[in-house]
Amino acid sequence: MATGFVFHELYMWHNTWNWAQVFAPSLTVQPGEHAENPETKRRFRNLLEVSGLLDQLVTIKARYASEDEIARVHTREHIARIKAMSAENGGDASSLTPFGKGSFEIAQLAAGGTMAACDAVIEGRVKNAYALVRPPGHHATADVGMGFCLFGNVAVAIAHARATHGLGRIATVDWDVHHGNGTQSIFYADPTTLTISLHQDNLFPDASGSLAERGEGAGEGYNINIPLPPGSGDGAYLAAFEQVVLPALRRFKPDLIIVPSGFDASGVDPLGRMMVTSEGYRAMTGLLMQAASELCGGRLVMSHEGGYSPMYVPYCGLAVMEEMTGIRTAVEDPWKPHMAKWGQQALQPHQQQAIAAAARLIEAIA
Ligand code: 3YP
Ligand code: ZN
Repeated sequence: MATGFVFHELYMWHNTWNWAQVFAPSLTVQPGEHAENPETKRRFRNLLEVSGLLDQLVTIKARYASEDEIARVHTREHIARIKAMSAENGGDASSLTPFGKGSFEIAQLAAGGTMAACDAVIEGRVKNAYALVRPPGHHATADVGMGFCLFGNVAVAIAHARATHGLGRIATVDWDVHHGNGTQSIFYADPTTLTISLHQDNLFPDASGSLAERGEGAGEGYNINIPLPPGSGDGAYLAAFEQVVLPALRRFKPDLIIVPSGFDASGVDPLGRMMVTSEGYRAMTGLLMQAASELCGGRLVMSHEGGYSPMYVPYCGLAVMEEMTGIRTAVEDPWKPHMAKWGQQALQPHQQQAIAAAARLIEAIA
């Protein structure tokens, strides 16, 4: 069976305005493009095309999530606020999350594209799927957008999978370099959704993503944060997978695994200070596919989040898609020899310490 792929030209038309005005609102920084702009995502899709891999994928048509579908995880007030601003000249979903006219509809399409990817996997039309969407989603909480996110694409898709396909347990493994606070908060009291986030410790949002955030009420134990020190590379991430993510998934036994997939933990990302390479992303994908085939018939869906290096995101994305399809293209990651010279990829003691602390959390999963 093939791998599904969701993309829509309108994702590229989500306007995030001028980064200088948003991030440093003074006349000290030259105006320039917002970090979350179409370029990295368009280049990812373009590399899929020129590598030939795109021809091997099954195109899944994106659709618009309805307001009712979004309201499964967001407040009506939040939806109405974004919709009203979008109908005028745009606005800011809270802070640092500017958007232009029409972004409400594009955000509906991003959530709906992630839903469509889940439908295709759950219905068995494809073995797994990647939704290359904008705007991203993992920071949006029930009542506010933030960190470039308007609606929680993955959260909306999880609620949809449960409501329409009757799936029970769903796990998310968020490898974006920033904490997946939105997904965490939406399912914080829900023991049927295991939310796991690997992220750079203390990066974004402020004071978010510690080990102490474990879920609440019936959901206690079903949120696992794995904050990693800056400088963590393939060795640390794979150790975190072996020691925390995979054992947690095996205990939880999900019916579906969804990855909020950001490539901003890469060694050259402007918004993170991690060291992951395309081979690291390939290996993490392989481990999740293994877990998915062991636990849930291989059902694995990814929905795009961050990743801001126009030169590197495409190669990380291609590696993930090669692993998901089982097809190797002739494309070599041109950064590989350069990044190899930097070293520092092996697991280091302070990283292992952080991973061991997170590993203690998995016992709470029943
Ligand atoms: C939001 C404001 C500063 C950092 C930025 C993070 C966006 C992101 O990639 N989240 O996953
Ligand atoms: Zn991010």
